[in-house]
Amino acid sequence: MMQSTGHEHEDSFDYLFKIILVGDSDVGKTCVVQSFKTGIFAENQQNTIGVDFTVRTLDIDGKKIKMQVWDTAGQERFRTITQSYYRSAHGAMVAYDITRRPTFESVPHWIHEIRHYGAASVVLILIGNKSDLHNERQVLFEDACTLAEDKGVLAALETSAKEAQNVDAAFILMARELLARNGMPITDEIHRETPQFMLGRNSSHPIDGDESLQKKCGC
Ligand SMILES: Nc1nc2c(ncn2[C@@H]2O[C@H](COP(=O)(O)OP(=O)(O)OP(=O)(O)O)[C@@H](O)[C@H]2O)c(=O)[nH]1
Ligand SMILES: [Mg+2]
Repeated sequence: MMQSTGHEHEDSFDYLFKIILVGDSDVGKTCVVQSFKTGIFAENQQNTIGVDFTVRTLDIDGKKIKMQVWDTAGQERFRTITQSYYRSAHGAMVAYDITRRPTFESVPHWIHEIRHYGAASVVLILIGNKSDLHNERQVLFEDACTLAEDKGVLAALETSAKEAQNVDAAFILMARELLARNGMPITDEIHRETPQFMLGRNSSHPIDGDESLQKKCGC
């Protein structure tokens, strides 16, 4: 007798989006991806070798959105391997560590890489990770907002993989933007109540008229 394994169900989806994570080594990309996948902070990550692959299917407005996440190595020696993954990405998350200023100063370089090697339509989100380490902060969220607006990226967020802060929000925002660009109307404004979250002007999301971008940014 044939038994249903449930696999056919797991494999079904309405949309498939490929998301790539880039940024300097040790900013916490792998921890963010693991938090998105399992909800757990796996503290002792090894440096990523090349590229790791993770999948999670989100349910948004009754649609199954399969998020294929490509977690790249930040170390310079893997640059040629990781670049080869940029082209097929629909979305890219550029990550830095709020406790290490140089990782933020690398952000323009990463954005340039994505725009140079990636698809013209790639959606970019800026992520300042380790927001739980407030006492060690070296990058103001305001600076991230300014950079995000300057570079025309979709949004800037601060995340903590350790405390699962804003991690799902970042991926859901990305999924919703990609849905909107694929013709699905956006039905709500998930970002409105979220702290350390700024939405750029080029987003497809409705922006609440009462609130300026500056206020959202906290600048
Ligand atoms: N406090 C705190 N530590 C974090 C957080 N995210 C990651 N870390 C720590 O930061 C270190 C690096 O994390 P990884 O996820 O391996 O960094 P990565 O960006 O994937 O590094 P590469 O793979 O080399 O590019 C680890 O020691 C993590 O425990 C966070 O949100 N808060
Ligand atoms: Mg890694």
